[in-house]
Amino acid sequence: MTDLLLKYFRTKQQEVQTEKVYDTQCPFCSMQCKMQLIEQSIVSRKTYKTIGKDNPTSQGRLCIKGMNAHQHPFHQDRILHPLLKVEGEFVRITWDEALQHIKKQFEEIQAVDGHEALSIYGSASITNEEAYLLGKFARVALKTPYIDYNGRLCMSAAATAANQTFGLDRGLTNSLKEIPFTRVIMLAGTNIAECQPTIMPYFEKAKENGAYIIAIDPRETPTTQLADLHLKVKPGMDAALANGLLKVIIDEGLVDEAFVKERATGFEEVRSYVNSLSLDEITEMTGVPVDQMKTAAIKFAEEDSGMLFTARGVEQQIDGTAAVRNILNFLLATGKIGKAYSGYGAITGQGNGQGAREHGQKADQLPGYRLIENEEHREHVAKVWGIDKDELPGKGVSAYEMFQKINDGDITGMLLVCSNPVVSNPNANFVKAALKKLKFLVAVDMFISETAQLADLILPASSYLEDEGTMTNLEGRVTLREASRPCPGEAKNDWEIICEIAKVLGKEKYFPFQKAEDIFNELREASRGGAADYYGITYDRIRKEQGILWPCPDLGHSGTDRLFEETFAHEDGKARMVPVSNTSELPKEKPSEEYPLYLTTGRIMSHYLTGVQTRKSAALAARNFESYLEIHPETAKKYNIEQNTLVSVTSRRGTIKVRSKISDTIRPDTVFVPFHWAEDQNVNMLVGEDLDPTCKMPGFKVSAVNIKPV
Ligand SMILES: Nc1nc2c(c(=O)[nH]1)N[C@H]1C(S)=C(S)[C@@H](COP(=O)(O)OP(=O)(O)OC[C@H]3O[C@@H](n4cnc5c(=O)[nH]c(N)nc54)[C@H](O)[C@@H]3O)O[C@H]1N2
Ligand SMILES: Nc1nc2c(c(=O)[nH]1)N[C@H]1C(S)=C(S)[C@@H](COP(=O)(O)OP(=O)(O)OC[C@H]3O[C@@H](n4cnc5c(=O)[nH]c(N)nc54)[C@H](O)[C@@H]3O)O[C@H]1N2
Ligand code: SF4
Ligand SMILES: [Mo]
Repeated sequence: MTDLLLKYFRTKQQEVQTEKVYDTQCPFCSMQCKMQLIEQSIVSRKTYKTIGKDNPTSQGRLCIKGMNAHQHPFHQDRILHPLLKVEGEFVRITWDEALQHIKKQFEEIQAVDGHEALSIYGSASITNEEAYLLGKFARVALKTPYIDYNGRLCMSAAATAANQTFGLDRGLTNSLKEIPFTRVIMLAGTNIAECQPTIMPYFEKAKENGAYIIAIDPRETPTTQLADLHLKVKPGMDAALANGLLKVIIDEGLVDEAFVKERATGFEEVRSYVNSLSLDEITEMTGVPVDQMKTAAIKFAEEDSGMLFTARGVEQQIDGTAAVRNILNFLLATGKIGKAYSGYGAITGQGNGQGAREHGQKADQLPGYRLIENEEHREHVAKVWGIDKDELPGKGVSAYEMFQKINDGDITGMLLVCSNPVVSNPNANFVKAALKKLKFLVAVDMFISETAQLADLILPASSYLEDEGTMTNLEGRVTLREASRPCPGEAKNDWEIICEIAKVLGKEKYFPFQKAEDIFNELREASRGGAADYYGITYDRIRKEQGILWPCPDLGHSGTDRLFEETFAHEDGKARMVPVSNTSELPKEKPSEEYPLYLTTGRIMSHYLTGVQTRKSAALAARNFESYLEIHPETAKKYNIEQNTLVSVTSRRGTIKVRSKISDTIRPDTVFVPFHWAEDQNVNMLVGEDLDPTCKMPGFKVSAVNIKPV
């Protein structure tokens, strides 16, 4: 062989051997599994794979979405430079032009329509640093009250109910490591097996250790299959079902009387209301037989320890707050909170569903769970931000209500960061029409989502591989997502984009940040002394201690694994119980002659939210490439629907077309459609605009529909 050839082969061999490893965290759910991207260069072609990395929460596991997470950031559709819409087409422009354009449009809108005409729509898939910065940007740079985020559609009912009941909202009151040792578990409207798959071993261990598991869901799912008892509740009837459970333990003398007396207020009112109810009536309303209610309630109350979990099945209702409160009434009546192996968990949804609801992205909130209408709270945050507290605007409106304000002409400009509201909001046709009325919409995204398609300007965002920052997982554990890959093309981190817009608007002195850690250090101060106190948490500590559960008020504090051991967070230290009516706040839309079936919506294992990311992943898209209608065989027969055929599903608001999936796992009066698809499979065209009056959660889980074969 000639020297030249030898050299060639040696170089090739070296190339083959090149392997780079990048630490990061999964971009999807609240488990925030630690992972590594392995980049192998084979000759000049790069290949990627993702593997799990050990950590206290997911213990090295990954689910199918995590293993394929790298497929979307490397997808050819990734936006790599700013795009301006010119005569209906997106054209490439420079960052400088994009920023000047934003300055011109924002200033013009504020001059003509007022400060409050600009709005921000944020996300719980961004880091704590970015969520914090977006809240500050709205109030300090734009001086607008109108900021809210996609978490409103997600965690708001659970958050409000926990605040009202306990005085504090942290998703899980206990860390996951307690689950294997609890004696009884109730899973209400949560499909952990498909939605937080790497949590499952905690529950499987509990079962191995003899725990009894009760699931409440209108459908059989991989989660209900784990359960010893499945209460197949009618959609939207969880509040009434909880009254049934309360009634059983009151009748059976199983209430923890000492606990409700010492640690709670309001139990006597609950008792006297529940005494007026009949179990047969509750069976009629909920579809759950009396004997099943009895088994579930007695089992839960009798055991020494128990844990109760809710998720969107119970919460995404127009009486979601009340439903969760009543479930918490039941938990409190059994005394199973604030001690070992006993507690509550609202299973958080998005990657940073916990942290992003703590630091000021919500219309009524400032960092650290401070309230924008509380003078002391305003003063604390204004001081950290270097402004006068009177300069801080007041409270804005919820996510969906912003679209109503756009429709009414009160809001004329929007900065949208990391969300796809055309597919994720209820009454999707209205939302789309409203967005088209905006004078100026800027979307910050990795892709041209269905909503970005409507934007005047799209700014290219970074992915989880490129954007370092903290993410607070479902345990309330503040974790540090390392992310060391350079941004592709001209993409930038969301926090950099916010700082650059602030700069062209002349507000750079409030946004001097050079790296995510600088923002975190300001967030620590802003949250200091608040309910979600991060002051004692630093990047160094997170690295050394593998995450810290808040509250963590000082550098010597080790974080809080279990909440409410001595007292609840209300001023008097007690939890609040209130009677929740069986009848007054029922879902407004009930099946009728014209729309005879309940429609409920939710998720499947292989896709994530509006699907913008997972539909780009070949491996995940191959598992489910289109939406479907889960329908009971009896119902299918009644409507002449055959397996695997197209069905039109119509509500008072619109029609979609999806393929039938006949299965006796669902209630005969209910159909289910996942919400991961867009266009004529966008199920939110069917969902109504009524909101929970307290937390403004839409009723994603109950609509009335009719169906027919296409
Ligand atoms: N694979 C996957 N995982 C995800 C996500 C995803 O899109 N895909 N999204 C993440 C996010 S943001 C979230 S919020 C979580 C959501 O996690 P979950 O809340 O667990 O998911 P859903 O499928 O919305 O709803 C859960 C269950 O509620 C049931 N349900 C429907 N109506 C009712 C009702 O009236 N009462 C009761 N008791 N149950 C009902 C549904 O049948 C469903 O099985 O998942 C996170 N993880
Ligand atoms: N019918 C029905 N509707 C629902 C629900 C339901 O159960 N049923 N669930 C609701 C719930 S719980 C949720 S959480 C919402 C979610 O609703 P959305 O927030 O609208 O959903 P996503 O698909 O996560 O949209 C995220 C967008 O941001 C982009 N993106 C991803 N990462 C980044 C990033 O780091 N930076 C930026 N700038 N962009 C990024 C993605 O490409 C995508 O376009 O949907 C709600 N809608
Ligand atoms: S989707 Fe959730 S459970 Fe699956 S790997 Fe990602 S963070 Fe973990
Ligand atoms: Mo969510």
